[in-house]
Amino acid sequence: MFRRALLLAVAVAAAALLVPAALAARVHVRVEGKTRTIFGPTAPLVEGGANALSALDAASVAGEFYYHLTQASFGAYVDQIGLYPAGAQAGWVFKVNGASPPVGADQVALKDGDSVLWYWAEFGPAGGPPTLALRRTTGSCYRVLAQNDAGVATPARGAVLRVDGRVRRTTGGRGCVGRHRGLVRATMTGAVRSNALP
Ligand code: B12
Repeated sequence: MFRRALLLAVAVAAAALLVPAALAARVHVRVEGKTRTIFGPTAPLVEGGANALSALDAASVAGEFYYHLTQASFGAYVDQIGLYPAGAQAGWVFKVNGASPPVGADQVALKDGDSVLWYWAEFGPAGGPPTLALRRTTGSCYRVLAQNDAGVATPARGAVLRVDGRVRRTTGGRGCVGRHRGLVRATMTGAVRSNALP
């Protein structure tokens, strides 16, 4: 009996040691504000993203930006990031790997390599804005995808590519920018700006 209890105690202690390591996921984080990027245009890896809320917290420490958490009737709610507080039908929402989870950020467990995007969004009858994802195809050519809340990606028709102060139109969400030095990004009216790529 004593031996069994001892084995159990050892197993519990070992599990306690393992849990923090398992929870400390390294995840990509980007925070897109109302008018500009607040954190991580290239979505850098951040340590400590056990869930989508702690990923925001870890990014806020790495990027020294403000956010505010409040306790709403049914859970933790981020009611401000940076300068702008939520209000009416606008505020801060998040996606994990391109899709918008239907629960609070502290309820969404993350694993190594996941991508978390927090962004400012205004909701209308048609829902929230699509988010843009930029992919490099060949050379200095890129593809821009628009992702809806379900994470479904379609070509971002009407998106433009921006680099070094230049703007290039895309056709069917595809375009080339030629030689460039800075990071390339995509924007589109009514959509959340994309990640940045070399
Ligand atoms: C408006 C709204 C929003 C607005 C809030 C703007 C604002 N003024 O703050 C915006 C668009 C920002 C929003 C965001 C989100 N929302 Co919302 N939202 C609503 C909606 C349509 C109405 C809420 C409301 O105004 N109630 C009336 C007021 C008087 O009551 P209240 O308790 O004070 O309302 C506040 C809280 O509800 C809070 N809030 C809004 N969304 C969420 C989500 C969570 C998880 C929490 C804890 C609090 C919270 O903001 C309200 C206004 O201050 C409800 C659906 C519904 N019909 O209830 C969904 C709803 C509450 N949201 C939901 C979700 C999932 C989210 C997001 C997590 C989505 C995401 N993936 O990012 C985010 C929250 C992330 C974060 N910031 O922490 C779910 C919650 C489900 C659940 N059981 O957890 C709901 C029920 C919609 C649904 N059916 O899926 N939301």
